[in-house]
Amino acid sequence: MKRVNLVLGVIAALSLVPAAASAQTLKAVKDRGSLICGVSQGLPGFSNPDDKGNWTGFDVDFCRAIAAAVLGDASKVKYTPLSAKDRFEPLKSGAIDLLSRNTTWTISRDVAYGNFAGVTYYDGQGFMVRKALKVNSALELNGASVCAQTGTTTELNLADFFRSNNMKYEVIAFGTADETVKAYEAGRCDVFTTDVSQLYSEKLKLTNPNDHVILPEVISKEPLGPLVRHGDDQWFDVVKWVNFAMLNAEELGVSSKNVDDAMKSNQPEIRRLLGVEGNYGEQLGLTKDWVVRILKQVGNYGEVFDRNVGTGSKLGISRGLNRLWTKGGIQYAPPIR
Ligand SMILES: N[C@@H](CCC(=O)N[C@@H](CS)C(=O)NCC(=O)O)C(=O)O
Repeated sequence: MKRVNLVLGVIAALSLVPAAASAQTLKAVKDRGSLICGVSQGLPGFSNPDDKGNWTGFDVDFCRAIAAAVLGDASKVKYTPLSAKDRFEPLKSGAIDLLSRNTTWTISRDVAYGNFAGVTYYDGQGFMVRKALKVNSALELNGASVCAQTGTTTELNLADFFRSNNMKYEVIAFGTADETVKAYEAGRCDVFTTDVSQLYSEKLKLTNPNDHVILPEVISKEPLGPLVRHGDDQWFDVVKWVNFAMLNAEELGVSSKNVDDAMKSNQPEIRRLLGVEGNYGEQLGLTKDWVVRILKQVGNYGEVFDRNVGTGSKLGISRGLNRLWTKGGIQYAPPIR
């Protein structure tokens, strides 16, 4: 009898272990008073520290939006810079709460590393070459040497593209973005390849950006989005709905500039978004005004896009696929109701 009880007790204890270890991220973040966000090691426009260690960028703003929603303060974020190769393990081990680092949603990553909470940026892989090379299309790259970063979908797509077009290439791979771009600049390879948004970003690091051109071909789908641990549905919901709320705010015309006025709106969708009606924030484990805080401190999706990577920024990328569905793009968020 005793033995049976002991066995049952051990089974019960073991079955509690994974739940306790992997759930409760929301509570852990609130108790700690800060969000630990995994970002890149330095990708201007996406996540980049200045000389004083202040981080800015599109992916950084997503971390800030989560902190505004959960903690009421967008500045309560600790950034953990991670290389492409080493980005997933800290999420699994619990060292970070969230990975917000230009990471492509693929089936193998979804199965092995966590849940993608949405697509914050629809991207695709491209190529950059020196203008002096006089190449106008990626199909003219037979025999080229190509610089890329290890641990990325980039390496895999590169192999697919050259194989499917019966072209030869040599890949020279590096562990960091800086090493990759330096090698390209030093002439160690003819071509630099990564997601197009990152080509725009890395181009800014070159001594003479105008000597280089991004070729027209986009060879893959790179849906980039934030990743959370498996087994914590509450946290998954929070992260998912922060993204959706920022998109819905743009769609409804609510921004950092007019949020106070918008709270007086009689439009039901705006009232629900801003917590004037309903208790959607509470249902997520937050407070009623969760979206108001995101908008005041960070802005809606369009404001974040424009400021960091859009035509008003140094990168100057057009919205393209990332336009709202109401404006000819594919950004579409489920409704708050
Ligand atoms: N989206 C692709 C590529 C992501 C990636 O890491 N790209 C490099 C190329 S620029 C990068 O961001 N490096 C910045 C860093 O290592 O900090 C993926 O998820 O594998």
